[in-house]
Amino acid sequence: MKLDDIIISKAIIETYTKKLLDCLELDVAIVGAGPSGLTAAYFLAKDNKKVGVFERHLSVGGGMWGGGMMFNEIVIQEEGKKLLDEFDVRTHEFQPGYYTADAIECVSSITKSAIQAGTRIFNLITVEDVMLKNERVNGLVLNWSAVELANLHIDPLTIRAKYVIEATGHPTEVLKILEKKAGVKLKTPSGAVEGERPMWAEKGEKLIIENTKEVFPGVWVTGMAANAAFGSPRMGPIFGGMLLSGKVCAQRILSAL
Ligand code: 48F
Repeated sequence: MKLDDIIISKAIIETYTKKLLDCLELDVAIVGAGPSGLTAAYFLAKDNKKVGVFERHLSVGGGMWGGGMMFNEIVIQEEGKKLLDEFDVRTHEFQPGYYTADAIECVSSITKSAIQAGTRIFNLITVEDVMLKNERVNGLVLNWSAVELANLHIDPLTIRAKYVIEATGHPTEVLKILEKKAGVKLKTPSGAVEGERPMWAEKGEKLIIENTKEVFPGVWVTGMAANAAFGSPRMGPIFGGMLLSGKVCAQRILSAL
């Protein structure tokens, strides 16, 4: 068969456009394709919810690829291991209660599970603003990351969602946008992002579950962003909390939906 270059282009443009058009109205829009955002996406999509993930970078996986200090292995505790089993990631018991997993196998398997459950992931797209009406967030404002990188003056496009998940990790970008542009009060003790505290794996991993909640009408927070929002410690390269927070976030949103 002879290959036609134009058909190849047409196939990409038409298929991508259809995918994006289908995500203009979502049940849940997730900002950030790190481990927590991807896990939340998987459990929401598995329950037949319409989910889109928007990721600034070319690659998904956020801070998971590099394990700890570029040693690309992660550590996971008993509760988190069950989730890696569900994602078909192999784990190795290092000492009782401590498992290791290949960081690259983790990212690729979680991503594959999320996509095959029905999640649409859009990489190279930055969330630069939120849609806020009547004191509730009901959508996201998107632009190509290349526009941000090149500092071009180009207007964004908008999508609507019943709920937004803030899964941007340490910088809590969505919450910072709300604080800066809307001047609203978050449901945190001070009404603002409290900021993450220094490393303490044990405490950070415990608190992340209770910090996974609706932090502003329409906005749920998961993963490292949850601990940063509520002033809890970071936990470094142990990833059970990230995955469990993503799962709990999905379950709590499913109840709310
Ligand atoms: O940082 P990230 O991996 O967040 P996470 O799911 O996991 C945290 C761990 O990786 C690690 C840790 C474990 O102890 O603390 O850091 O909470 O993934 C966040 C993703 O969000 C993307 C960013 O590129 C990354 O892939 N992101 C951040 N801001 C935006 C964004 C934005 N404005 N628009 C789109 N994507």
